[in-house]
Amino acid sequence: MTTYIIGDVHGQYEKLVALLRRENLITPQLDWAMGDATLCFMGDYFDRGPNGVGVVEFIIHLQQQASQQGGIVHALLGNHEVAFLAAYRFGDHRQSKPFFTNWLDMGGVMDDMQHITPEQIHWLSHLPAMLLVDNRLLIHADSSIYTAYGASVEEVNNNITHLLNSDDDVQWHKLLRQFRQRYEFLPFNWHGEKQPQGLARAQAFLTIYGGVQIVHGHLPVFRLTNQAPEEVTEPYIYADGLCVDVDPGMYKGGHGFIFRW
Ligand SMILES: [Mn+2]
Repeated sequence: MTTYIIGDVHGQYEKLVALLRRENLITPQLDWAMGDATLCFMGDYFDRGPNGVGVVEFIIHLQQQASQQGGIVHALLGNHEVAFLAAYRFGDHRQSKPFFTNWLDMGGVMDDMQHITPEQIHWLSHLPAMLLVDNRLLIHADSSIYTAYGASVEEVNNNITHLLNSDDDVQWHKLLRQFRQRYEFLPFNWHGEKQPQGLARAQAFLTIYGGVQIVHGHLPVFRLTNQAPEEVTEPYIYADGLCVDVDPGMYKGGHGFIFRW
């Protein structure tokens, strides 16, 4: 059975539909055409692009159809979902932590905030932060922040779901801040300085949660390959093959690609 992976969509509903149509994975009526396959979205459905709610609505639609046809649609939690949910829940009312302003600074689109439904908020608030699919470990961010929430996939997901359904603004703020930690498995850091411990971090992460490979989004491939975003057509594999970056940089002009096994 095939598994398909789609990286960060960031409100690019039209590009997402075009990508799936191009590969004949949905019908002209935009219905599920993947049979009993598994399709995974890597988080960051919102912000920086015009139609985050459209993306969420479409993923939920595919999820419902897939389940009727023996297929599965997984959707991971991205940091932009956390920012969006925090803005929705708190606005800017907690003076020391202006969540709404923070979300706008991250590319928040007012139209999404105005059109999101309570059902979609509920769906977003229960997205898993990590998943093991076919013995591959799927996470949104190239970061070991997940270890702060538990030592198994189930524990991490339960603790983060608990947080996303709580009014503990200090914990929300902490989670959003933690997502700034990135580039953790690469041989160089955010500033381009050598970081030989990247590989060991990837190995340690897989030892904790299981899986033979980390698949993540969050970091546009063009930043690592120095391509123009439009030229990116495949994932970036690194750390001796232990890590696969599938963020196609759709918000910067990438057309998107599908990683499959
Ligand atoms: Mn992200």
